[in-house]
Amino acid sequence: MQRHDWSVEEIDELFGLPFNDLLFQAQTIHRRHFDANRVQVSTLLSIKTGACPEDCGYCSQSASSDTTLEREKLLPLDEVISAATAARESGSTRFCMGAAWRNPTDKNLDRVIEMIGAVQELGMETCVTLGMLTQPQAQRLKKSGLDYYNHNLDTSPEFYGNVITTRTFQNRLDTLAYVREAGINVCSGGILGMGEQRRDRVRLLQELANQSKHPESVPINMLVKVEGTPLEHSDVLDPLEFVRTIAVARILMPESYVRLSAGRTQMSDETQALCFLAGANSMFYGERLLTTDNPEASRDQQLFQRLGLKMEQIEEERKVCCHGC
Ligand code: SAM
Ligand code: DTB
Ligand code: SF4
Repeated sequence: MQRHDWSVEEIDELFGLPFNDLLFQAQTIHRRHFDANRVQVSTLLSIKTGACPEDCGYCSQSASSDTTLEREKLLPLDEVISAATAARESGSTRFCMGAAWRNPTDKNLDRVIEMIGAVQELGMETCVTLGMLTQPQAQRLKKSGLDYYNHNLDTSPEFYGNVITTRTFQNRLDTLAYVREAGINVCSGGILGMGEQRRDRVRLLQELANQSKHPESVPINMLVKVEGTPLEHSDVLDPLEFVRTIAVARILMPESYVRLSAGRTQMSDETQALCFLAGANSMFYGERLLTTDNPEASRDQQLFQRLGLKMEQIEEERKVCCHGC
């Protein structure tokens, strides 16, 4: 049963449990809904990089940041198809395409819809993250067969203004509502380690869990400190606090995939193992996130082997012939 009435006090109490009790509770709930030794893996591709008009303080792609990132125009379709094919061959089941836009224009959307169709033909699930959407744009994406739309709340409504000033928390909720109404699966989570307090982590999870339906996918990112961004010098977050946040997300949203997202390159195998124990059951796979590094596939394979974890496979009914016959 999904609950949508979590109070700050209840969530704060979960965060404050002795670590072992919290992990036991999270793992018990996790096992009720999922195979505890299985992870879903997705691969990311930046289809339009840099020169973004938004001022998100963590982001390498914001035009307001002083980063060395090369800007790129929207990628041609054949490059997208070859990246998705490589991702499928490496065992990824979902391909997530990200664009550094405040919002897509309708013309942009025509091109992205072509990409979605091509990735579907490979038998992979599709996800896109394109910034804010209008209601008709969300409906067009649904019609194209898109499986997931990623749009993160990022942090608590109270801390949000310290991170982003060019769009509001309410703008984000509006886009999520259009995605939900259109019938697309929602992927929404946040970033930890931006200098927020525990109460902000509590409020972020409360906002996510108290949506009319829980997001099907909840990415929890550890801030990747990018040189030249306003948040470059944020204090390091205790990895055990990161694990606690994953555990609380699992308890609040028992049927959602909780995604151990950005920041794994800087994380020890032991921290990642604790995240899986706390109920994380999906991650990004492949050596690149959007613009920053992710662990090499071979390092992840070793980790899976050490932990006895199996990667989810593409469902039989999705598999289509890829030889054009
Ligand atoms: N422009 C679109 C948007 O903001 O919705 C899509 C791309 S944006 C890069 C997707 C998400 O990646 C952000 O909402 C943020 O949560 C995460 N992200 C971006 N830069 C990050 C960083 N340096 N560390 C951790 N997560 C980051
Ligand atoms: C999400 O929550 N994390 C991913 C995905 N959704 C789009 C992106 C992480 C980006 C990390 C910084 C970068 O590589 O630019
Ligand atoms: Fe632009 Fe998205 Fe980066 Fe914000 S997070 S600056 S909207 S690409």
